[in-house]
Order: sequence, then C-alpha cells, then structure tokens
Amino acid sequence: MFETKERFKKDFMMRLEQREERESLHAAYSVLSEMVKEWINDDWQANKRVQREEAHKQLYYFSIEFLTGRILGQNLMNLSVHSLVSDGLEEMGFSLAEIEEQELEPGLGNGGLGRLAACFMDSLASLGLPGHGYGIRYKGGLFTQVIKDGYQGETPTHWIDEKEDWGMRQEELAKNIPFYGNVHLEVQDNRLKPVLRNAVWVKAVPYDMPVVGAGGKTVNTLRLWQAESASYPLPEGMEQDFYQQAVSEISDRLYPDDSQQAGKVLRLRQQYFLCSSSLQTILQERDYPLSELPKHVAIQINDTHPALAIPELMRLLMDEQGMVWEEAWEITTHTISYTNHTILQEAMERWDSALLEALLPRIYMIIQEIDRRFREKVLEQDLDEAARKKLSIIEGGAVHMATLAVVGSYKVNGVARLHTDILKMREMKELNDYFPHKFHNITNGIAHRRWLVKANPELTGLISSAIGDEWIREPIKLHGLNPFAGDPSFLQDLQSVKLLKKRQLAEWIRKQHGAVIDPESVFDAHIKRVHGYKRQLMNILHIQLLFNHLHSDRNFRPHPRTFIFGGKAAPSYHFAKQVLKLINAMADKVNNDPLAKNHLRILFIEDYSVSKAERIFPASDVSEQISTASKEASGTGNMKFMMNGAVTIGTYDGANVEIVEQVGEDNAFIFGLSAKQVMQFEKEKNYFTNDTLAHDPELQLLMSQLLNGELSGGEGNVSYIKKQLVDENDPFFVLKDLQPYRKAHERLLSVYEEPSAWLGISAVNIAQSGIFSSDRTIQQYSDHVWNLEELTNHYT
Ligand code: T68
Repeated sequence: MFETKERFKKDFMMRLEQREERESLHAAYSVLSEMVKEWINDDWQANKRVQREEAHKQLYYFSIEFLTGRILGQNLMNLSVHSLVSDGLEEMGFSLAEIEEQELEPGLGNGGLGRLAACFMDSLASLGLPGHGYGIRYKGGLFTQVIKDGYQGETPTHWIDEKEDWGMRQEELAKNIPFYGNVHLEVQDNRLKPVLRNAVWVKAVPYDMPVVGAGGKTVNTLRLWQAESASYPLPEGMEQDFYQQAVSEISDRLYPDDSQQAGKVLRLRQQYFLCSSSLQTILQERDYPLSELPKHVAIQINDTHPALAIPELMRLLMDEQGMVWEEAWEITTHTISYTNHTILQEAMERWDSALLEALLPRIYMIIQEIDRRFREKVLEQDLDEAARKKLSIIEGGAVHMATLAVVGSYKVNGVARLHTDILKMREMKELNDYFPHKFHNITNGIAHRRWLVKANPELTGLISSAIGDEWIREPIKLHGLNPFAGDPSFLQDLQSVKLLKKRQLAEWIRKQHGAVIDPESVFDAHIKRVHGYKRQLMNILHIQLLFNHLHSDRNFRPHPRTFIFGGKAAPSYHFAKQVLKLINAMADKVNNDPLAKNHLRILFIEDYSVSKAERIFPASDVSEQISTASKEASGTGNMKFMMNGAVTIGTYDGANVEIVEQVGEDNAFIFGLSAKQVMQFEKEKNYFTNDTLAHDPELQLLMSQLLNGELSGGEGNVSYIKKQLVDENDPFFVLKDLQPYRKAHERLLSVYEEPSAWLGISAVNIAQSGIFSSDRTIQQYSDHVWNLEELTNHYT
C-alpha cells in the first residue's frame, strides 16, 4: 500500500471514505496509522519468527521510563515512506505535519533517562539487533505543565486513545505478580521450599508496540505492562474495592520526580511489577536449558529502578525452577548488567528495609542472603570499617539499590567519561576496587534519525547535498563536512537553513503562545528539567546583570538575543518552582522594558516535551549546558543541539567534555569551575559565598535585587532560592561561576558578530557530532556488554 504514491493515495481515500467523521484531521490520522500498523505487522511477525528460529541472543532493556515522543512520523521515516506519504497527502489537500499533530504524545518519562531508552530502541532496531524494551504502560504520563501568573501548575496527562493505540494488547501473555503475604518453609519433593501464602496477586497484561528500524527491515518490540485485577482469591479481610483501587494504581501514573528518590511504596510496587512480569516472560518463552540463560539473554537495567530484577531472577530460578543458590547466582550475575545515571545523593535509591520486607517478603529474604554472602567475602579482605560499610547492601535500616545492582551484575557502566571516572574514583570507589573489571564507560548518544533527519529535514538536505547521504546510515561520516567549515557558499546555505528554522519556530510560538520573537536575534536555549544543579538560576541572574548593564552604560548596546527556557519542575521541588516563577517574572519585566526589550527577550515555553524539543533544537544558535561541574552525568540535549549546529556555552561537565574534545576549545565556550575544583571545595568545605560577593559590587547589587523580591514579583517568591544561596552557601556555585559565565557570553557574542567565524564553528559542530549517535552507543553496549549478533535474514 506504500509501494507507489498513487497506490497509497487510493488506499488512503478508500479507507477514509468509510469513516464517519471523514472530514476531520483525526480521521485522517486514524486511517494513516491503521495503514502503517498493517504494513509493519507482517514484518513484525516475520521478525519474531526469525529471531526464534535463529536462536539469536536477545537483549531486554528494563526501564521504568520510555519517552518515545510521537510515533507515527517516526515510523513513516524509518519505513522510508515519509516523503511519499507527505507528497501524496498534499496532493489530496492534507498536511502530514498537521496529521502527525493529532497523535496524543506518550509522555512516559521525566527527561534524559527516559528519552535515552527511546533512542536506544530506535538504534537497536536500526542496527538490526534483537533488542526489546520492557516498561510500564502508565495511564497518565508526566503531568501537563500549566503556567498561571508565572507559577507552575500541574494537570494530569492522559495519552491513551484505546482506538488508535500503537500498543497491541496480548491478553494471553499476561502474568501474575505476588505482593505481601508470608513466607513458609514447606517440604516439597523431599526438600524445604519457601512458599508465599496469603499474597495479594496482581495481573500484568502486556501491550506490545512495534519498534521499526531504519529501512523497515528489523521490527523489535517495546512491551509495556498494565496492572489489572488477578483472578486469585483475595487475602482474608481484604475488600474487593480496596484491592481494585490498589491494583489500578500501579500503572496509573508515572512518578514526576527526576533525579530524586521517591521513597513511596507505590513506586516500589511499580518496580517489582515491571521486573517480575518481564522476567517471568523471558523464562517462559525460552526453548533452551536454563543453565544457558546468559548465552541467550542479556538484561540491561536502566538505573537502579529495575534492580529488583536481581533478587527476582534468583527467586524464579530457585523457588520456581528448583535451582540451588550457587547456580542461580552464577546465572543471574552473568545475565544482568547495570547503567548508572547519577551521583546525586538525593537520587540514590535506598529502600527502607521494613517497607521492602512487608511488600516483598521473599525478595527481602533473598536480598538479605545476597548481602550476607557478600559481607562474608568482603571480610576476607583487609578493609577498614568505612570501606566495609560502603560495600554493604543492607545498611542503616535501608537497602542500597546501587550496591545491590553492582554486586548482582556482570558489567556496570557510567554514561560519559567524566561521570564514569567519578563513579570509579569517588562514589563507588570501594566497589570498583573490589570488582576492578566491572566498571566501564559507554558515553550516551542520541537517535540522529529523529533529532536531525526528522526534526531538521532542511539541514539534512543541505548536508547530503554537500557530502552525499551515506552519513544517515553511518553518522560518523558527517566528518566529511569538516572541509566545508571554510566554504563561504556552504556557510551561507547553513545560515539560510538556520534562519528558516528560527522563522518556523517564531511562527509556531506566535500561534501557540501569542508571543513575538525576532528570528534575527540570537536564539539562546536552555531546555531541560528545572533543577538546582542545571543552574537555570545562573542563566536568569546573568540576564539581570545584562539588564543592569544596559541601564547603567549607554555604550552597551549588544546584539539582540532571545533567551528561550523550557522545562518542568517536580511538583514538590519548591526551589525549582521558584526558579520557574523567577524566569517568568523576569520575562515580564525585561520584555516590557522600553530599553531592554530591544536587546533582550525572555521566552518560557510552557509544557516542554519531545515534540516541542524537535522544534527548538534545530532553531537554536546557542546551547546552554551550564550544570555545576561533576553533577550532570552526561546530558543528551547537548548532543541534539550540536548535531543541529548550535554552539555550546557550558562547563566541563558530563558529555560536554567529550563534545569539546571533538570540536576543539575554539569551537565552544567553556567557563567556570572544573569538576575537580568543585569536588575539592565539597571535600574541604572551604567555599564561602561571601568571599565571592566581597569584592564584586555588581554581584552585591544583583543579590539585593534578587533578595528584596524585585526580580520575582515579591520577596516570598524567592524564599527557597534565598535559603539555597545564602543559608546553604550556594551548593551549586551559581554566584561563583556567574562572572566567568558572563565573560563566556561576551566572547560568544563577539564571535557571533562575525558570521563567517560563527558559521564555521557551527559547521564543525555538525561535522564532529556523528560520534554522538546512539548507533555508536548501542554498538558499544553490544560489543562490550551484550554480545549480540546482527540479524541476518531479517528481510524475509
Ligand atoms: C539523566 N537522569 C541524567 N533521571 O541526569 C543525565 N531519575 O545527565 C543523563 O544524560 C541522562 O540521565 C541519560 O543518561 C535522569 O534523567 C531521571 O529522569 C530520573 C527519573 C526517576 C528517578 C530518578
């Protein structure tokens, strides 16, 4: 049906005419997605068959979040029919872009971690590797952000349209998961066996989504579990209503806390629900002896959220399959590997032992035994008390999930080189000393097909006209663009493309938000979750410095800039919410100031999402990557900007280090404390905000403006900001890095004034960005962790 344009048009119209509301855009979306699903389905079934027959090793990526973004357009692109469909629709008077907008966006993730999982799904399928996702089908994705009077409000987001869902319900593959109850030891087959009595059972029903790789040849599966009532008797005394409520809660909504440990029992239920249903499936679907599991299966756990996979696999192997501890442990620790995404203490998962024991008594017993055996081994080494503590899984009345994850996996990776080094040398030093070959680095990457090819077809066209289109399959070949960084005619075209993308964004903003921005101004974007360490506060304070400077110095009249912010704050993160209010209050002030508005504009884009990101990255000139050095594990937005030719202003943090290594220090604007300096201050506790303020009247003025409420529309609006900057001695070094940040902006602007220099830098950034494709990342996981083989006859 997509073989020729004419065939597509005929088929599409025929189906549309059978629809009741055939005039509506939604009907067009519905018909088109139905056609794509049918088209994919044959290949999907064929792929499943081939993967079974060829007995390929399979990778299962366990993640509590998959932030896929909209799916229709992505599938059309990977099936290589995007332009055919787009042209065909246009000839019939439809716009594919408008049709794509009809799709409710699945917001099943908070930020980088969830989006990374989605990029990985794309790369696995595009490289022809058998890798599948396991996650949760939350009814409510991440909340919708509503800004009212400058404050963030949150409303629930429902993304599921049962009729148009990309997920196919697989009732017959449902699994039952036990919670609570008591463990009894009973004699069965002449041995003592732990049996769970009086448990509360929950049914997990899978919804399978096809994941189409580029070229459409490989179709993998993203399986999302939905919680439903099981048909088991309820424990004595439990009311049916209560039970149903508790069950549906499990997949009711995504937790909105990123980089924060939630600590709630519901979160723990979600985690076990995911791990148990997925592992039961993997074990049941197999047609090889259990002892060979690590030869046939690799399981990657995305952060510690699915770390219960370790004791759960032990439970299934021992209690259900009759294995002894040693063999089960051997298999588990050769099947599971773990990716760490953070060193922030507040994000480290620690579950209260009593809570875990009550919810999952058998799992807790197994964790205790893992801990006991590991302690015994540790005792054989000559270590001091502090080191031994760091090697304990259960410590201080809590289960330390990162320690469990390290002990129970065969490989542990960080997500950028600096982050991995910090893990090995500081955060997990003792574990790394104990398991010297376990830790390694695999730097994150992004799906260049979504973030460049799809989001920026104009730049894609320009690149291909210069160097051919092989880079789309082999992104490292973007290197071929390097010579064009000195080619005036290419740079002029590059400038035209950027201007076009800026105009498109400005037009969309005018329509959506009614705000007017000038495409001739510098688009400087800071888009990511709002967090102390990401330092949106430093960005906005810098704008106030510029504002003060404009008013105090009539010779200071810089090139116009538009500062674009976008991002959500966790609903209970008061500090972040005040920063958000501060940004909006500053926008009001600056955008209406007769002098300032000619030079500075502030735009806050409400309800930042994947689809909004797809518009902002291509239109940005400047990429704000200004986290406190050592705090951002990697960052992936930094890579999306770079690939679209935006220039980085940032600290040496996360993957920024590797970005600058690629482009050279002349092609990025780096400033501020290094990770080493930050960690030194933290260790010695010898940094004092007042030392920074003492000799700097500009900063003193700024602080008084901030603290008296002048910038935020009221003193009360900065109480948490004040607490952090003043009472807590500015833990993220906002004030310390502010003047260096300002100087970096000055350097940046002076280069911007020279178009050929600026565009050359932009071109080098694009040329050197290929290494940050998630195809490279996935290949590394495959080579060094999973040992996957490319599917050979996946075209059948
Ligand atoms: C991010 N982490 C890292 N966490 O902050 C970022 N956390 O540096 C990195 O690039 C990215 O992971 C991918 O590796 C997160 O996004 C969360 O979203 C999260 C969610 C729930 C609980 C804790």
